[in-house]
Amino acid sequence: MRIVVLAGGIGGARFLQGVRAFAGAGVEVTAVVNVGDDVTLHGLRICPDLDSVMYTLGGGADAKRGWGRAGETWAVKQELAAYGAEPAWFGLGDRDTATHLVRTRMLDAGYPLSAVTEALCARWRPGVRLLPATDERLETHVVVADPEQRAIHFQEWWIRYHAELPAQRFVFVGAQAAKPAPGVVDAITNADIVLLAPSNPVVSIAPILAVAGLREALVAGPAPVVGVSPIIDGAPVRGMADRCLAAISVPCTAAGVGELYGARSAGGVLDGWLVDSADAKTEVPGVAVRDTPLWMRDESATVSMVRAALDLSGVRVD
Ligand code: FO1
Repeated sequence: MRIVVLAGGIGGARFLQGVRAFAGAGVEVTAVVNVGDDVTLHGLRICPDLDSVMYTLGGGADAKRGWGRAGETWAVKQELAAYGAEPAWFGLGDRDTATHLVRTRMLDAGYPLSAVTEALCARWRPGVRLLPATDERLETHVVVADPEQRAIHFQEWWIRYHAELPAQRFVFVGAQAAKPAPGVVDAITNADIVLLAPSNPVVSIAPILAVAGLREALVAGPAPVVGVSPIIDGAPVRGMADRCLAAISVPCTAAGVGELYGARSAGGVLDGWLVDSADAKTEVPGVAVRDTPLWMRDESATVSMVRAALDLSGVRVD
């Protein structure tokens, strides 16, 4: 069986731990990971969602913080601040910096991001295939009006401003020119099921679907597409998806996100939509909705979610 998961960072990584645990022998898991969070700072190319998934599945993540390395130290960050080297608001960890140095050196040598990711995963061995949504530069920038209208990088909006600057819209810079990374379309085309992880629908899943040709491959592909709601009982499982949804005037509900993704039969991507028991009455026109506990309190809870998604899709679970 071949499972493809479209995923962002922190929520996506937790969900992928469950998919990996579910996938015994003979099940191939490919994670197509968002690159919209990627940013160049202090001359280094930083890929937060790819790193969150790689570190979490590789056993090196700081589970509490949700991003970066366990046992992290911050000497480089402190020294940069001593030089007044901006931006001071970005948390550059010492161990994390080694990842950015290796990635930046390989990118500068001409390796595509997919090859860089493969090389980094040779050390971390995440147990699933990690593919960036695209090898091209695609960055989420946020149009804000405070104090005057301007676009800032998603990371600045998220970290420096804690997503408190009202976002007028999100722009996925480079999406139109970006192509799916090598292996992405094949993985989707040959999948038995495609899962949308319970990641931020606006700044994690949308930038993946914005890559030219990726959404089309999903809709035209044979595999059922089942999404997992990142909203439980009107609140995001974690992060600030509520701020992002408000910015695009989508209700922060399981139904709202289900309709944002839309039914495949009506120009959207979903065949099935998994919602939490608290949202059992959710209806999304044209989409089969199933409720099941969605709190990923431990790996076995996440495995049950994966099983429920497969069951909802009708894919036989041997
Ligand atoms: N998130 C923060 O809230 N504060 C930080 O200082 C921070 C630094 C950081 C460094 C590397 C990295 O891979 C991720 C980092 N994140 C940080 C998380 C990052 O902003 C993610 O893009 C978001 O958490 C959304 O996935």
